[in-house]
Amino acid sequence: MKMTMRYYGKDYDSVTLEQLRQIRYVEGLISTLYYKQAGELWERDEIKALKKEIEDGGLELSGIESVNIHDAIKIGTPDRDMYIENYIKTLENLGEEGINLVCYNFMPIFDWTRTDLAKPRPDGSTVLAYDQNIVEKIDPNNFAAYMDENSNGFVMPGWEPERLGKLKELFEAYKDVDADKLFNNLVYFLKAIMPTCDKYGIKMAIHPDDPAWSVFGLSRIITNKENLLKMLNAVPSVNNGVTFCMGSLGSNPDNDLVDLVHALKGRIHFAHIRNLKHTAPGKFEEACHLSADGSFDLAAVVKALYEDGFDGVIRPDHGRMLWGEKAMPGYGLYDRALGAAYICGLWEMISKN
Ligand code: CS2
Ligand code: MN
Repeated sequence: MKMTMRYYGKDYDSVTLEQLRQIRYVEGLISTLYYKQAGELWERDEIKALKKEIEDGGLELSGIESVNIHDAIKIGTPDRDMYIENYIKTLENLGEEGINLVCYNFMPIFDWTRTDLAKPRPDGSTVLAYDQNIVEKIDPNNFAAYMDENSNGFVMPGWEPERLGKLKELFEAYKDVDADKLFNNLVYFLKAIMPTCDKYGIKMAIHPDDPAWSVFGLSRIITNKENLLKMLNAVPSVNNGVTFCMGSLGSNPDNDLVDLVHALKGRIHFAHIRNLKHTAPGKFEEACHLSADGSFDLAAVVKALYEDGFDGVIRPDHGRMLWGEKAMPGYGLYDRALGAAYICGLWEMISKN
């Protein structure tokens, strides 16, 4: 495996390349052109510049999270082919620059959803939390503004104000997009891009829906073993793969994470390792990576990846906010660095036994 950290680029991240490099456990970074809107073409020069920024900082660009998918592709409107064309050109440009891992998600309108971005814990740290009861009471039209106000002044991944300014129209456009339609639109997209992925050896790694169930009446389809296998089987190229985000999949306690790792063997190209604590049905809060702090057995998950010969990219996912740090919720330096060290420790121990 290759340990990495997510980095948003010098204009967006509070964490610097110098800090990331000194974590030492980390070999490369996962980044993106954060200023790009979904559907926009990524020019080769722009990709080159991102690569150079990271390489000048002494690290490598190990993959992209995310190249976001335009709503036209998810909804299946006639203009989707134009956006797919752009996506293909972006993949070609990435391929030409030697980038061979792309994470993306297929969630309608909202990316990952939380109801509290800074829930205090008894030790004074804060975490992201989710409560289905609160979501049911919120007007989704106000939800984007809520996230914006609570994000420490950072634009959060998947919550770009430009797009979310048009929520009413978006909800209208998704009105008839049920789970089957959304799934068919995903397959249509994957079939169109796969020849390019195969040509360049680009591994596509779909990020599971977070939480792993439908929110605000919008369909969600990347939520469990059955759906993931259905999606992998529909487009059997090895480059059609998965981001194993244990926090997202594990939001539903019915998902057995170790079983899932084995079921997805060979198709997991990217792993997001984190922990969370279930406190009631539909209610959870994120936790420290340490198994004892949450509901997941991280050692068992890392061991399952090891046993299956996982040699993809791995990163700690959301961390707590610690030691007075002001950063994008979930993406501070300190707790993610602790997470990287913990995961590397587990990996070394498992590999030596
Ligand atoms: C991430 C997602 O911060 C997060 O929760 O895991 O925003 C993820 O990057 C996207 O869903 C992938 O497209
Ligand atoms: Mn994730």
